[in-house]
Amino acid sequence: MTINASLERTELFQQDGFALTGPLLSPEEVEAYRDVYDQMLSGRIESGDKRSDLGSHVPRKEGVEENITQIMWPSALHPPLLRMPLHSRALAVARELIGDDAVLDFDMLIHKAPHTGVPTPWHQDAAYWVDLPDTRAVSIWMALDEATLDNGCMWYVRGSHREPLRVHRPTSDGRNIECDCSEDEPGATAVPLSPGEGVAHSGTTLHYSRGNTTDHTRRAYILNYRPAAMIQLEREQGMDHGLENNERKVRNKNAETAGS
Ligand SMILES: O=C(O)CCC(=O)C(=O)O
Repeated sequence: MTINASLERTELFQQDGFALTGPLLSPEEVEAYRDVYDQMLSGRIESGDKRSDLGSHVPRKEGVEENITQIMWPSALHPPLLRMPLHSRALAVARELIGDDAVLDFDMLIHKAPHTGVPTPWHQDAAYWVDLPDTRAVSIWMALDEATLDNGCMWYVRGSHREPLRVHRPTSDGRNIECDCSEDEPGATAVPLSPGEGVAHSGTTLHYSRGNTTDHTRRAYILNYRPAAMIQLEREQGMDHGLENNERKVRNKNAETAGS
C-alpha cells in the first residue's frame, strides 16, 4: 500500500492542527495488529508498569480492569512491532507533516472496552511534556476498530494548536491530567475512522474522546514523532514517556496550574 504524499494533508494539518492520514493498513494487516494488541491486553505479552488506566479518576464498574487501558511503549515491550508496516508508514506521514528530521519519540495503545463509558479527559499532549525550543510534534492515531462517536472516536478543536496552552490540572485521583474544554467549544470536531485509517494531530491540539457505550471494543495504536534533536534534549531531561518511569503529570510550565 502506498501513502500519497498530499499537499492538502500538510496544509490541513498546519491550518487545523489535525488531518486525516487516509488508510495506513490493509484489512489483513489490521488483523495482524489486532492479534498483537489482544496479546498485550490479555497480559500474554507483559506490559508491567507501562500499563495504566487513563480513566482511573472514575470509579470502575464491577469486573472492569481499566476504564481506559493505556499501554506505553508497545514497540519496546514487543520489538517485532517495529518491523511491521505501521511504523515506517506513519514515519513517512510524520516527516511530510513536520519535517524530515522527525523520528519516533514513543508509541502507545489506548483501548476502550465495551460499556466502560469513560471519556478521555480533554487535554493537549504538550502539557504532559517538557517545554522544548522546537515544538514540532505529531501523533498518528490509528484505529484498529471502527471508531465512532459512541465508542470513542477522537475529537479535536480546530485551530487550538495556534493558541497558548491551556492551564492543565491533575485529574481528581492525580494520575492523569485534564483542562477545561467541551464538545460545545467552537471548532470542536469528531473524527470517525474505519479500521486501518489514521488521523494526525499536533502536540498542542486540544483533544478528547467520548466513553465507549457500545458492545464493541475500541482499539487505537498511537505513534508520536518529533525532531531527533528535541528527543535528545527530552531524554537529557529524563523525559522518556514512561519507558523508565511511567508518571503522568503536567510538565510544561506553560500549562501549569497555579499552586500545583
Ligand atoms: O484514544 C484516546 O481516547 C485518546 C488519545 C490521546 O489522547 C492521544 O492520542 O494523545
